[in-house]
Amino acid sequence: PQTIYRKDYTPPTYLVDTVELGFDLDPERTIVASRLVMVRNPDSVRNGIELHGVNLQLVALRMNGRLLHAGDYDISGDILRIPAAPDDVTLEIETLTAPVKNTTLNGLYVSNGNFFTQCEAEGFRSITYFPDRPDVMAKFTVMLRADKSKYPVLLSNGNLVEEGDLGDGRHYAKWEDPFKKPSYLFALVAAKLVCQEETFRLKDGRNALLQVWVEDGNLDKTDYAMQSLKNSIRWDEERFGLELDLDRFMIVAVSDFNMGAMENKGLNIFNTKFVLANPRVATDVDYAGIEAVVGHEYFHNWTGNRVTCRDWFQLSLKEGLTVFRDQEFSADMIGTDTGRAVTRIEQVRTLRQAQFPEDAGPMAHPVRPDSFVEINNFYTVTVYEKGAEVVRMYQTLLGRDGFRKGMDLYFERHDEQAVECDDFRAAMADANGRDLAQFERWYSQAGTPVVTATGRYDAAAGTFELTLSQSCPATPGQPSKLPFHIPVALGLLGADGKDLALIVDGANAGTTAVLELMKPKQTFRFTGVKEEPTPSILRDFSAPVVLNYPYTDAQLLHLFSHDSDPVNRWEAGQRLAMARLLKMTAAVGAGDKLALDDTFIDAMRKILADESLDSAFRENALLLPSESMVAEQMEVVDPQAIHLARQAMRKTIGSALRKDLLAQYEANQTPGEYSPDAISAGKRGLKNLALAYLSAAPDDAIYALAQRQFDLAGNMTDRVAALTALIHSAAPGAADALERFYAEFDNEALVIDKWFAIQAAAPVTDVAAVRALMRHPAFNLKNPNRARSLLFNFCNGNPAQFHAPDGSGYAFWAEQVTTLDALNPQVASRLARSMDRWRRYAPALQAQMKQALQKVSGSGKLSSDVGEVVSKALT
Ligand code: B3K
Ligand code: ZN
Repeated sequence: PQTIYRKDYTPPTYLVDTVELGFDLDPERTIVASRLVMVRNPDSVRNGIELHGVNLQLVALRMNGRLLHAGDYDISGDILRIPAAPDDVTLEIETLTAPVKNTTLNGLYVSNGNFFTQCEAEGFRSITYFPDRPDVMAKFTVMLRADKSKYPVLLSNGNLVEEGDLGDGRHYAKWEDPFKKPSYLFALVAAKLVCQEETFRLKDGRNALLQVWVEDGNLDKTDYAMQSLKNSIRWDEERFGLELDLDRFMIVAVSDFNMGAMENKGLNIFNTKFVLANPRVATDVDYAGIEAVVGHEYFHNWTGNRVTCRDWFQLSLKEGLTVFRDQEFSADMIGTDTGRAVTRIEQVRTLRQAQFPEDAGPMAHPVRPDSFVEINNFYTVTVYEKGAEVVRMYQTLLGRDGFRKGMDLYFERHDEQAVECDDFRAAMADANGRDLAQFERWYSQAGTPVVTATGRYDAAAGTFELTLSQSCPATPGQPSKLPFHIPVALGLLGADGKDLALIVDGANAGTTAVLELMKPKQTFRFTGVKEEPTPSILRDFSAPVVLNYPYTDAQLLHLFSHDSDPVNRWEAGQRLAMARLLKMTAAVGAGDKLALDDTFIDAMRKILADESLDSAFRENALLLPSESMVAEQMEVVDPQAIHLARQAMRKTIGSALRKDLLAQYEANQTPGEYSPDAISAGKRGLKNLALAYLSAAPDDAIYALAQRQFDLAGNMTDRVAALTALIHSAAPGAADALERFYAEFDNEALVIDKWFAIQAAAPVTDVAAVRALMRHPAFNLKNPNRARSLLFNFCNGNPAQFHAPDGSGYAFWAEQVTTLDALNPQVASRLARSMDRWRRYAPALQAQMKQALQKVSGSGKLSSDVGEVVSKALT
């Protein structure tokens, strides 16, 4: 397998003006006819036409009307080259494929008897020969022909310009996309589906037709996706002045899909998980996911589609920016300051849970990678979530208005172009007259920077000095790093818990100042400070860094009770909890008695009972860092000890706060009709966290409470929470509840996914139990959602069992990665990542993990996807 380097970029040899595609759709034998009008690229330094193609059967190839023969062109690997070609060329290409045999869910494939496509990043080349690279943007016209009764709905990008019958039971539809686009944004759907549709008035008075397409029987689950789409359109008009540029915008749901959704121009294709919802089958988290993903894909229409990436190394140009936009959208939809802060807390949690470990492991890469073997391996939390943090930092440095100016300039300069991350940075800098040269290192250097802070209060002078220093650990290929440009938002709390006024260089700087740390070490000086302050550093998580400050427990308790910045208030609680989790884990290892101090318990009680705080905030404040987050803090990871310590801590809290938890359980009921809004969801979140804590120290009354909730709840959020509580506490009714749950929802695939997921992550579920679940008739390894619900939730969400001392979890992992790889390399490769951090485990585990990795890596014909992941892990 070949490594591709960013530095090797060369422009395409030919550009494509127009593409006409004709599809004769048949599951076994689909004929694809393509007509490309091409012109030599004046910027190219090389000659000849270069087309990509994978697993295609070439039937005929004509250039300017002349049939080409072997010798006129050569095919080597994925490239078809025509060395001698005039400047203006029309190519006519006919190829054959068998979509029904395609289990990779990449390119053109069949799901539940229907045709779908997935082309990003390089799927188009398995549909037809084409210069399949994002810097080749062309106008597409698509003709679809298929059996009318089996595939009554024929969709592609843009506008429907013609449709009709062909006789012999077949029909056709012709689609034209008015905008030029790269091939990765092409899509088609040929299916038996139904839709919810609506005409929506855009800001400029035009009308757009909005459609949500689903399988028959799911029309009662499309309202929230439609509402989210309308909200997205409005929001982008208002916040960024960006309007829908099409007359028609379609969302299509498919149950076999490798990721969340895909932003194909005008024809977004979605995993059913991010479309289908009603209160009976979907949880609050599902609803929030639908809003975020519908928004995300819609926002790509400008950030990704109108302005796209020059090459795949620039992926974060569209993904980081679009995640930032969907995050802001979700926050604005809630509308309150605490609501916004809660979304921010959730983002920080994701970053720490998934991105920091990636940045510290064998797959670490910069937000703009320098090389890859398989591009599909780089749709990562680093490119997406850290990329979004990088975009957020522009806004923190430039302000909302400055950021908007930068966005406006970006579109003014680059509309309908394929550009680089540097072009975005230049637009931000130029629109604001700022030098953002050093900011480039956020794109080029991997690893999570560490900011170490120390404070010095001088009572006589009334000054507080904060010294910040930065460093960044080595990552693969990058032994040493240069300083980053880090915005550090800071506040100072007085003894009464209120923010002190900040005076910097004699000027009033409000109560939160954004310090710019650019050197390895810098000191910031505040004057007029009349008492020793408690610093609140990195407010709103102003940069994706690890912050070290020698906080005392007393200072953390002060911040936990009073910080005006909710994110840092939460953060103080997390620091208190993490210190205790680490201490208790060490105690488990040493065989010592486990104890939790009253100070901590009292702090938790106070927050729990403080009804002036949003329920959602209280829920987050009470949630302990996960087992894998604790693991990240340890030199040598002992998953069993972590699990026992965290369980013990939950149990202690559950019994010490029993009265208060029960009170909040009652106070946060949401009677009446279900609504997914943030306030109601927050109440359910706190109520169900209370139930989880109570179930950690269960007795008959608690079992009965969970059982009653399971029996009577009117929505899926409460049902799942109750079922989880019953199973995790090994309640007498657990097995029966599981069985009833299955029977009640056996034809709701997304609910059955939950049924598998809950069991996969339950502490009682060992490898043998997972294997038994794999034999269940409802299990299907070929369906990514189902595979994820069982295998991924076990390997990533049940660390104590996955890391069983006998190595059974690792052997299971190796087996599943290998089996999956033969079916679907993209999904297999994600599962392969579960072993990333193997070097950090105790020696006995490490040896077995290494063996499992070697087993996969030695297992003959590996995909480039899995091959890259395991070989990097073993390096
Ligand atoms: N752009 C797609 C992801 C494609 C993944 C290809 N392996 C979805 C998104 O980020 O919106
Ligand atoms: Zn995206």
